[in-house]
Amino acid sequence: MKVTALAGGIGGARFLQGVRAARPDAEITVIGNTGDDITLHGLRICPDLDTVMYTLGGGISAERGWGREDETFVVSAELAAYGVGPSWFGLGDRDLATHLVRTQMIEAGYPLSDVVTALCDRWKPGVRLLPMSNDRVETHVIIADDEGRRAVHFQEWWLRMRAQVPAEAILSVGAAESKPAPGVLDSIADADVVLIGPSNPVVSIGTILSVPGVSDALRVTLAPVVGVSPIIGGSAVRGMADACLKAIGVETSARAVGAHYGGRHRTGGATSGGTTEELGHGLLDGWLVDVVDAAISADPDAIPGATVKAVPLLMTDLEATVAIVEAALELAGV
Ligand code: FO1
Repeated sequence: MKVTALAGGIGGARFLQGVRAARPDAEITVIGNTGDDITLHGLRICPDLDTVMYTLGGGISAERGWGREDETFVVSAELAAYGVGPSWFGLGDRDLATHLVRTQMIEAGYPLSDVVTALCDRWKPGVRLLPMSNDRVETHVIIADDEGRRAVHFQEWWLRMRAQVPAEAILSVGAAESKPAPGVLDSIADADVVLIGPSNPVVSIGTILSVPGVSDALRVTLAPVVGVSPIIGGSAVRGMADACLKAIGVETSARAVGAHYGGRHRTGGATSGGTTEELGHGLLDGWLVDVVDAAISADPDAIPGATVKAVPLLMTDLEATVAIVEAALELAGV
């Protein structure tokens, strides 16, 4: 079976552990978000790709959900001693080796997808990890505070500001000119099932969708497309997805996010009229919500064109995550 999954960072990686455990013999392709990427100290850092790679490869810090296990921050402290920041982005010593390898490969002319392949040769995540694009796409956030109205990198907004300064807009800088990385569109077209993981719908899944061609590929693939809500009972399970959803005018609810992704097989006039805001992106055959949001599954108009199913969605441990994946595959009819 060929499974293709769209994933961001920590939540997406945890979900992928369940996919791999539920279908150990499947060919799993992960389309990873690169909008979180940042250059610091001259090094290119790919947080979401590294989080998937470390989590599935056994190197992740279980405590943090990002970066390496048994990590030290000596270099980071030395940089701070020189007054060289930023202090808000924790750069671990072991993690630094990944950024050094990546940066020297990029500077040698290798595309990001080759870098991911080389790094995964070590970590052996058990999935084919693809960056959404080899082109530089970065999430920047428009804010207005006492320093005036300006754009800040997503990581600064997320880590230094803790997303507490309202985002006037969230931009995928470079997305319009970007192309899907090799294999991305084929992995959607050739899949037996496509899963949209419970990642941040704006800065992770939304960023992947911002690469021209990806949404269209999802709309036309013969594979069923099933998404898993990252919102339970009106609040984000982790991270600050609510701050991101507010920026795009989408309510923080399983229903609103599902409607934002949109049903694939809308019937009647809906397919002709209406904007994406009203009709969503037209991506979903199925949408998994948590049992606390079960009312959505009883409302046929919640996400026209998609079937909604309510199951427990908290990924409390691998067994719980496997159950979620099994429910998604069942909803997909595979
Ligand atoms: N997340 C944090 O909350 N604090 C950090 O200091 C931090 C550093 C960091 C370093 C490398 C890396 O791969 C990820 C890192 N993350 C950190 C996670 C990162 O900010 C993610 O992009 C977000 O958590 C959103 O997915």
